[in-house]
Amino acid sequence: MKRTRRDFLQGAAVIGAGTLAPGTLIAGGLAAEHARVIAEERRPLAVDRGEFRSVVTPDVPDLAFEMDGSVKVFHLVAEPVRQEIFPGKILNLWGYNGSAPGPTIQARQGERVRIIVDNHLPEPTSMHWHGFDIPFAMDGGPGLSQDAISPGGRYVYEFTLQQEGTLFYHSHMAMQEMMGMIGAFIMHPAEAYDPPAEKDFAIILQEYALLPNNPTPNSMSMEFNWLTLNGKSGPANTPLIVRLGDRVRLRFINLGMDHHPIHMHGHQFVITGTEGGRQPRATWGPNNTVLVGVAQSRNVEFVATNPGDWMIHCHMPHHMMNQMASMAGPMTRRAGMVAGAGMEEGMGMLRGGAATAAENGPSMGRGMGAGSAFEQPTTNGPLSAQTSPQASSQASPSQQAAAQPMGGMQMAQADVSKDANSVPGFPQDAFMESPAMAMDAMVEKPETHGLRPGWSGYMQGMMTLIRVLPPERYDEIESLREKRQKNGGAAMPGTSGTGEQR
Ligand SMILES: [Cu+2]
Repeated sequence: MKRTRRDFLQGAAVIGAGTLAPGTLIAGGLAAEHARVIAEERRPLAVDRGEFRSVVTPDVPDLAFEMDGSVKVFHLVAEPVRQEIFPGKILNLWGYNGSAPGPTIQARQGERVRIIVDNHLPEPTSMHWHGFDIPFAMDGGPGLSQDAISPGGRYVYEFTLQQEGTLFYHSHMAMQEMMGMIGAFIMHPAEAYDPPAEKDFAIILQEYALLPNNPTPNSMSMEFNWLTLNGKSGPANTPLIVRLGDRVRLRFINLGMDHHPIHMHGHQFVITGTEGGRQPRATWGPNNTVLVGVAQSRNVEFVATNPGDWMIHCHMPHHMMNQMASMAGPMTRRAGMVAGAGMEEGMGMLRGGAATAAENGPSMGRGMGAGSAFEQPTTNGPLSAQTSPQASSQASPSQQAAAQPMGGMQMAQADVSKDANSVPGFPQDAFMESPAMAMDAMVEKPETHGLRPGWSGYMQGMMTLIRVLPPERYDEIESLREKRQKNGGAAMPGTSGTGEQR
């Protein structure tokens, strides 16, 4: 007999009314209760343990596992990570197993999993299984079901997966969440979804507040100026590659301070799932934008019938930018003043003189992010060499490329009209063309093969591409990807041999 979710909930109610009463927890001790709940819950569920089609999390690895009898054993290490979210832009984040977001966990409804969590952070952490129907002792709420995990400490979680859907794990320490500590937990259904999808992708939405010259997010700020999909800002994300005619499932997960209306070009999709699981087919109306609220996940599905290189992006205008910062001075300038002179000038953070001095001029305080090449080290932080224009010879090719001065983003070289400076409001999106071309090369990978030259100049923040390709072009990219894998994986840190699209 197949055990249903209702059976589980009824079981939980019985446990809740009896042995799991708060008094018992205090009297018996948490460790004893922990062990008892594990033993109690170990009863296997009668489900078919067939194979599932893996979800691909572009630019994020999957978490490997080992089997201990019938239990899938995963090992997560909470630790500081250095993550290149954009060519040359290496951040000090906190994540899991060297990645922020952490690696994706995949298992099947009915399976029993054990997750060993080690804390390599300098402070206590906790691990919450967001939305999981699991015993209270496994919930990971610090101070309630367990003590927070001390630095150097370990906590072992074990439970049976009662659900299906796009779930996630995250630190239940709020500021740590803002440093990147979340990962996807895909529960594949015991019975395959109908209809099946040929391509299935997970995308985690995050945001960071980064002051100029500082590679460490300010987790207390609400001024988010770097928005990421799977830990990369556009155009550094790996485009999603699908074959014309594929049914595609996209799973969006949001853990941040903002809601993200995710819009896709070229197709209508239906919302087939939330963080609560598969939604009834009767609710599947057509959409092309799905609002992914904080702490929510949304699955959307569509048949890729329209060939093209289509944008998928958050439609909040400020979420479609990199390195956004306040303007220094008014938004109109006297003729002849330089615009977009870089972050230091734009933020009024000058070594000499004032931001409003004639030689600096009130200027555009944001660029394509390539302007970060103007950042100068202002701290003794270990990453200052990587973000300075005088990047050391150990820097990766992309870092070195990003560290080349971009010529000051002079508006004289941009595609603007002669009287641009006399138009109130100018500049808004006036970027010079050559950095855009340069960016194509910096983020080049098999998945970008054949895109129109200059494409990368207009992909920023929470933007990526879904490329719906006719068979011959799809196969061409597939063979390039195979070649890359043979040569030892992707070039960018955090993606080596991982996040591969199968
Ligand atoms: Cu957004």
